[in-house]
Amino acid sequence: MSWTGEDTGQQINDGHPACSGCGMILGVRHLLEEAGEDSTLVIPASCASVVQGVYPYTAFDVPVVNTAFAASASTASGLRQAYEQQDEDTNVIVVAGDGGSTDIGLASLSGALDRDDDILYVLYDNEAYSNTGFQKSGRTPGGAQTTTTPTGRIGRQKDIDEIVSAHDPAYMATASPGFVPGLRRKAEKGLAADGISFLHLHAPCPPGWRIDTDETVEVARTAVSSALWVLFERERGGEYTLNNPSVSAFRNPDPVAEYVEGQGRFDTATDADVEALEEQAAQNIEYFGQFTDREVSPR
Ligand SMILES: Cc1ncc(C[n+]2csc(CCOP(=O)(O)OP(=O)(O)O)c2C)c(N)n1
Ligand code: SF4
Repeated sequence: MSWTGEDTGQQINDGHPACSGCGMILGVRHLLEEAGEDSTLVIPASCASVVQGVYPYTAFDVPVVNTAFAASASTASGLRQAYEQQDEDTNVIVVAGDGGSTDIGLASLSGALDRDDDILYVLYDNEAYSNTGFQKSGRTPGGAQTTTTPTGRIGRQKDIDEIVSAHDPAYMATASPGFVPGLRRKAEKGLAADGISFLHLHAPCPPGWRIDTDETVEVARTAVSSALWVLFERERGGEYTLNNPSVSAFRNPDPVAEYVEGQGRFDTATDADVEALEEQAAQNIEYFGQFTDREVSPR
């Protein structure tokens, strides 16, 4: 039986099967409130596709196309073409994980960026292949335990933002469930942009990161306050624009150790792992710090 309750305007129904405290679902709920009912989602294999569910128990109140793991961006491109042929202005939104975006789906994402198809691509980044049991992805931070890196991931995260930026999309931004007004503003801007948009959403995952279910927002904020997650946006042809939470964090960053110590996935992290993350935060401050004079409102 499909959901028949009150219309909340959320496009995602109560009783969906995401874990309590899921950063992905928090972000997607706000995104869909901005996008409204005239939207079609494209979701590859992931936690989001579990939330989507199977008819007649589907959780989303908008059409969803469930794609093969690697094909979400190209599926969205095809849908956009089909809607244009029918003179329909429906939002076409990809909701894909970091595995499906930065690893296996990178080629199709690059193709859509190159064609500048008028879609919004949302990469929710829980920094692992969560749906299949928390395996390491290209976005897993150095030192973090996953089921395939039981003593901690060696190396550092793939810099998907620089890869996307090199394609010069119409609009791109990072967002955080710790700063919801900014997240919603960026979703709105991405939906309105003329061409392809990319929204990179930080998505703490309580079971995978081994945090309590009520710590998602706090952990997301600590990532920003320690400069490990940088909030910025960029319009085609322009430079990065830093958002106020990151500008403040750069002036007086919290210790990276505060972020690390709060998460069970870093239990086996060595001093060298923490130093490497500190170095990553310092590099963020140095690199993105050059854009702080173009500060904008967090809202
Ligand atoms: C080609 C292919 N390889 C592997 C899988 C198995 N699989 C399904 S979901 C998933 C993990 C997806 O990870 P991510 O994209 O990061 O999303 P998350 O699960 O974290 O939401 C994997 C490996 C698959 N469906 N197709
Ligand atoms: S495993 Fe993590 S990403 Fe997946 S639904 Fe649960 S909290 Fe969300």
